[in-house]
Amino acid sequence: MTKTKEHAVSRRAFVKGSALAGLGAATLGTGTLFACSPQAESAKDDAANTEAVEEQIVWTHCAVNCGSTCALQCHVADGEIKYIESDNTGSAEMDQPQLRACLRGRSLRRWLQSPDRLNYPMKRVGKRGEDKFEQISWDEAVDTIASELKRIRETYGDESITVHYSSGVSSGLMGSSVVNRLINLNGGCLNYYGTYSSAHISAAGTYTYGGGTYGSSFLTLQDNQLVVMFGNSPADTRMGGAGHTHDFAWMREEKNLEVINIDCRMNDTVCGQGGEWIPIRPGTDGALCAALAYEIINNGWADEEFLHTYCVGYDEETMPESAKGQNKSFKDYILGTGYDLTPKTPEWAASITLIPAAKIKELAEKIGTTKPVYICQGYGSQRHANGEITSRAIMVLPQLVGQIGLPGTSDGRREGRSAFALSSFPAGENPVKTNLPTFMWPEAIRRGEELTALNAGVQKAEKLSSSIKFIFNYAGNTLTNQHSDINGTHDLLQDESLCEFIVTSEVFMTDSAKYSDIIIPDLTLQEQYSLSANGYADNMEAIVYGSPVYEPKFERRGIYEVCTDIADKLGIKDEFTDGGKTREDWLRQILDESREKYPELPDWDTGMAQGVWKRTPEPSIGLKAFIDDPAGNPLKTPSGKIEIYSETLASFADTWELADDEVVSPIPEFDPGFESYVSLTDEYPLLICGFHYKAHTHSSYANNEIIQAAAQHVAWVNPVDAEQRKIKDGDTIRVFNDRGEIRIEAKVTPRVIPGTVAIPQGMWHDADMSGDRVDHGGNINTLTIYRPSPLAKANPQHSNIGQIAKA
Ligand SMILES: Nc1nc2c(c(=O)[nH]1)N[C@H]1C(S)=C(S)[C@@H](COP(=O)(O)OP(=O)(O)OC[C@H]3O[C@@H](n4cnc5c(=O)[nH]c(N)nc54)[C@H](O)[C@@H]3O)O[C@H]1N2
Ligand SMILES: Nc1nc2c(c(=O)[nH]1)N[C@H]1C(S)=C(S)[C@@H](COP(=O)(O)OP(=O)(O)OC[C@H]3O[C@@H](n4cnc5c(=O)[nH]c(N)nc54)[C@H](O)[C@@H]3O)O[C@H]1N2
Ligand code: SF4
Ligand SMILES: [Mo]
Repeated sequence: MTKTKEHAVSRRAFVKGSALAGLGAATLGTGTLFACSPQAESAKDDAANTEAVEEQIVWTHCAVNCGSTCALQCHVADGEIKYIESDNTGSAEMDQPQLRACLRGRSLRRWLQSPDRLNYPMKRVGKRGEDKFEQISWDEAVDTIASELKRIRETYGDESITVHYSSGVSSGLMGSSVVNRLINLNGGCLNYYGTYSSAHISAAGTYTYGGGTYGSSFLTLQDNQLVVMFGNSPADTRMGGAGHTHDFAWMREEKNLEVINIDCRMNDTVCGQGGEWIPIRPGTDGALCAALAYEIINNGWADEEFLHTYCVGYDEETMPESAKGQNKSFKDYILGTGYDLTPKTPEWAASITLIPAAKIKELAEKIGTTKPVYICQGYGSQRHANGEITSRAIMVLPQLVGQIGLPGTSDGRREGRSAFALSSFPAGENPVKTNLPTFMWPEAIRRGEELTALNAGVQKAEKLSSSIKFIFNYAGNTLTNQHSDINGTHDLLQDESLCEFIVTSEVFMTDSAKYSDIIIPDLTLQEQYSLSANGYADNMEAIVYGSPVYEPKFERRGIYEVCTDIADKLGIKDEFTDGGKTREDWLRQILDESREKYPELPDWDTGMAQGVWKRTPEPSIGLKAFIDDPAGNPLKTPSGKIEIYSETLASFADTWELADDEVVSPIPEFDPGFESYVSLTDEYPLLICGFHYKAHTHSSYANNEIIQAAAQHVAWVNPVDAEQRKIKDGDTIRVFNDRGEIRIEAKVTPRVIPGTVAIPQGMWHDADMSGDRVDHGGNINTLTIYRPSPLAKANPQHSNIGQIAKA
């Protein structure tokens, strides 16, 4: 029998060694070598087929942007990960939580060791998007990037350069800011504000509360209380032991909560953790909130004292001077004495939301009469054409019933996270101040000089001075795959006279990478030293100390080393490396700085051996300081109070250049948005709405076939819509609109509201772009609209109309 390296360990010996290693993990940790199959024993067992192999347990962490940061213990032998365990230190109790990985993180081995990994620097030899590349040397790659950066800077100025939005490396304390440091030292680049995740709620939080996306943590929940969630499913989007789903499941059991989940589909939080699902038509939460407000006000459940103490614009009495006497208050709008003379009754909302009026009344009574009530929203209800105004409408509910700043309450924003502020890699200051909404980048390529404060939300400057000509895309797939309207963006990026140079640092040949002029193969955080603070859990503050799982393979190189070489070509190496620091030097410095703030953090050597350190913080209650002492701790809004009516927004409404179907309003009125149920036609009678799915984190892990088989990529179609089109469960269907067409399997299920098709976002785009452009990968962004929302100028990626048919 041929003895290959792979087969050098007898299975029996290896399994035995692995069990040993697992036992030793907590005490021995990183760097501990295990004679996993002692020669003598192996020889006895399987003399012909075994030789000694050392197995090492290396601590590292998952680094994708799912919101958690799970610890991984990689069992490494022969320079390969053999299998992965997660955090098994402490216990599963609430006071000793574990940063346990979900199946995606546990499958990291298949990702890191995939034969499809990028191994060499490459330059494009075909047209952008054609996927024709040729291997080049690192010298040529670095030379080209540095000389293009120089040329474009000299020709068009620093504002023509961007570091593209990305989230593939989001959890390390030394992540994407490495690229920002390089560019900042070179003269800077155009800034972005607002993310694909939360730009709408962030704008809503700014104008309502003076900033912030997060409210109270789940840990504040009290016995037997009511929880109302809009567009939020922690079980889908905050998976892992270091994610909110663990906190929420635990609180639900301990506290016997009543949970109401408002979503267009029955999400996994409802399924897995119980509670009531109220199905809603996508994009219509604002109408539901208006009708709830109508019931709450009319039945005397509104907390007038709270509203008069803490809020601006609830009623005539609390209106600012500039808007008094014009029936412009929130109460006027709700009761029908405002500009549209329409009472926002449950019957009015029923036809919009598809929620029966009786159900709306029942929900209003619960919210109006139960104390405490915890009201929060995820990002699903805001990733729409009307996302910013919807997000504000949800925030008004806890204001109306005075349920803010107290134990068991939240303020209508997303569930809170612990504030564990470790030091991080210094990106330095960007000499360029001009700030553009992230989602506007294609417009800035097409016609940058035309974008202004009034037509594009440009901040800190009246207008852009240049179009975008240079993109550094590090660890991101938002050039196409994760951005809207892939077919439209393809045409834009193919035109090399517009954006002149794109460099992508990646680990796979993603759809976005295909549009690059140079691709550089990166080492992942697991292949380097890394420090990572915990993600969106509120029951723990944690840090994972990650060591490289194995030596770099092929010609892959870490981004810090590559940026150092580029800095050298640009004559700024010394500044970039701060006098010659390596990546490890920086991380040690970051840890030292963090330990000054949190002295109990283990030092480098102890931490690297231990892998994970954690502690339990106190629950946080959103806006508590303000509620306790509004004069002493005013909010950062212009009035210092909660602004139900915003004078700032009133001035935007007067001065901004908006299309007829775009609404910016001082109060959170209901507006359906420019693509919504109102725009449905005979040709496109369905709403196509996306969601974040457990089988991948955006497009990351979506190329792992085993996980995809466990949680399939299917379009959720209600039986009523399926029946009309003779579609059966498991049929391949076409989903299409004016922007494109995808092929996907249908899951016929009552878990989605009739009239809406729900499709997981993040699958890999797979179309012949010089042929029919039909996307066999089933990427919803082939169908999504590229049109920024009116206020935040943000992504409406869940707002789409379309049609389905059997393929
Ligand atoms: N497994 C997994 N986890 C992830 C991610 C991932 O890709 N996969 N991505 C991570 C990132 S970066 C982010 S930003 C977050 C995203 O977190 P979210 O934005 O909260 O996730 P979504 O799935 O878009 O939306 C949450 C829910 O809102 C519902 N929804 C959609 N439209 C509406 C609406 O108009 N009204 C109401 N009431 N509900 C609506 C969706 O069906 C979904 O169940 O998740 C993070 N976690
Ligand atoms: N239709 C629709 N589109 C959406 C959304 C939606 O809800 N609906 N959600 C939006 C949201 S909230 C977000 S945050 C974005 C996310 O969009 P992206 O930030 O593009 O996230 P990913 O698709 O995970 O892409 C991350 C990339 O980083 C790469 N990567 C991973 N590790 C490394 C590394 O160590 N080094 C390098 N160089 N590369 C690495 C991965 O291979 C992957 O290609 O998508 C947005 N797009
Ligand atoms: S994908 Fe998220 S929940 Fe899963 S292991 Fe990675 S960090 Fe943890
Ligand atoms: Mo996101």
